[in-house]
Amino acid sequence: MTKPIFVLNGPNLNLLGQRQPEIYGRETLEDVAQALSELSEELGLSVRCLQSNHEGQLIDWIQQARRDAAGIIINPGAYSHTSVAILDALNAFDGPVLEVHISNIHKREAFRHHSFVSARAEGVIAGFGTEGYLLALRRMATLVAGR
Ligand code: CA2
Repeated sequence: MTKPIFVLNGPNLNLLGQRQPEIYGRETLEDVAQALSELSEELGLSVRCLQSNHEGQLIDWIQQARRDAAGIIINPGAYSHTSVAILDALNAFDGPVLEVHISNIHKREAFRHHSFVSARAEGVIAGFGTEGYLLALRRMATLVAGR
């Protein structure tokens, strides 16, 4: 059995589907996790979906992924724009990393245009709504198969 893909979500993404549907849509994070789980079976993968509002917890999971995950899909939320510590943790992970943003961060405020994590990610998806997670998982299947 191959190792799971860790799908990590950062601060406030637990509120998905509850507020600001015009930006983030109506699906909850649980809906996303369910859809990812179904797609992962189709792709012959498995996923472990995790969310935290705490930077250190996200870093602990990224470090755990060094041993336990085949790849990481991450939406670091606002930490994308601030966290060198998350970038450092991802740099210590050897597998593929894909970054997802539900909204198009380049169409929003200037402070969202730069992500520290993008320097490490094999690819970045932004502005595809929650469908972006599923697209990232399809791409992850290709990347993992190529290793
Ligand atoms: O577009 C994305 O996925 C973001 O990573 C979401 C972050 C934001 O800080 C990034 O710039 C772009 C914010 C997540 C907040 O999520 C909420 C969802 C529903 C209601 C309130 C917040």
